[in-house]
Amino acid sequence: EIVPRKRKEFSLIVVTNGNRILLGLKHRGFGKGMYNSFGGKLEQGEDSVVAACRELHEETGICVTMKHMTESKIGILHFTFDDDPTEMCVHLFRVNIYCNDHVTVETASSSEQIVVDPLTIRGCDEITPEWIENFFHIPLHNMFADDSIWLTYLLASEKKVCLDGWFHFLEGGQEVNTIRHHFVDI
Ligand code: 6OG
Repeated sequence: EIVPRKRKEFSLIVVTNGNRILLGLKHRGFGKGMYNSFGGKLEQGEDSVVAACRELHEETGICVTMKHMTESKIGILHFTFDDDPTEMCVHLFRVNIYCNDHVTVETASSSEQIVVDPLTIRGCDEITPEWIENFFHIPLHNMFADDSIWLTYLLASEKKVCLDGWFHFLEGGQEVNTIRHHFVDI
């Protein structure tokens, strides 16, 4: 019997500033107690770019235009689990923030800049943002296991990358974190 796979869609936005990365410590829900980039579930019928702008603003206070977010799209991650037929389909974005007196948000491919006051970076009840001062200090032991594979590759890469990754985990739920197999197309 062929059972069609159910899919849930999410956004995930990696925020960097030179060699710093902004990560969120999650207080509830999936990944509670762990660090992750920002994002969440797409609302019904919502476009992934709209969702990414909304989640980034909700969780950090950072505003990025639709144009910027469209240009910041860097790929897609698929998560599947032995004990759950639902596939998680995660639309991946990377936003680089430049600091001077203000924080300016731009993507490598865009000339448009958005000025954000650094003090606007704040969390919400679900997540607390924290600057990790150096890519070597990323708390990978306290993050989803897939980040050790694609996030480290992304941050080490000098060129703009486009990722298509698939990670199959032993279990979903709170015990998530053992990858059975994976592949990443670059
Ligand atoms: P809420 O449903 O709590 O959003 N997410 C994952 N991110 C990584 N790096 N690895 C995983 O491995 C993940 N599973 C989910 C997608 C959940 C957020 O967490 C991301 C969403 O941005 C299994 O609002």
